[in-house]
Amino acid sequence: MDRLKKVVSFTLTDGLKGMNSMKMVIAIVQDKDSNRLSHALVEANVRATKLASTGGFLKSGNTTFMIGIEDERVDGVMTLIKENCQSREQVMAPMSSMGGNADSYVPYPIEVQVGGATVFILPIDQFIQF
Ligand code: 2BA
Ligand code: 2BA
Repeated sequence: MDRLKKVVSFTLTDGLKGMNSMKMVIAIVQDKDSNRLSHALVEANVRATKLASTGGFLKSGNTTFMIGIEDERVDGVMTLIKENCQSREQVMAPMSSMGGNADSYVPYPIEVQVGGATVFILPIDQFIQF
């Protein structure tokens, strides 16, 4: 029991040590780039979680990376994202109004520039691993 307490308190303290000195980087990238970015992050010893996501506009799949990282390593993570994610033109196919909402009816294909990555950087209150 004592040992368990010790392990738990060590983990908590260890996690709380990172308080105020970490950021959560949320990066939405194209599926085509997600494996390359994943490998680059692992190689750089950067921990991350990948979520399958859907773009609200194109309604097609993209990948959201959640990266909890120390402040001083944020720039390095930005460089990895920049180097591994590229901007591309994507054609949005014409949509039929049949079975769909008339508001979203687009009668002709349109080209959309999808960015290499959309990145949000948020402060982390606490980082705890149990
Ligand atoms: P989607 O929403 O599928 O958008 C794909 C691309 O379509 C966008 O590329 C943009 O060029 C264009 N687009 C989006 N909404 C538009 C609109 N209302 N009118 C005209 N064109 C529009 P990115 O800006 O590079 O965004 C790529 C993906 O990143 C987005 O996929 C979305 O999943 C995410 N994203 C971008 N900005 C965001 C934000 N402020 N908050 C949350 N997610 C965002
Ligand atoms: P944990 O550190 O307990 O992490 C479990 C999962 O939590 C991770 O899964 C990841 O999805 C998420 N995670 C952890 N720290 C994160 C952070 N700072 N930001 C965002 N998400 C985070 P996996 O990536 O599949 O890792 C599973 C286990 O493999 C990890 O357990 C760790 O023990 C080990 N591991 C991960 N990356 C490593 C690396 N670069 N070198 C050595 N061991 C690693």
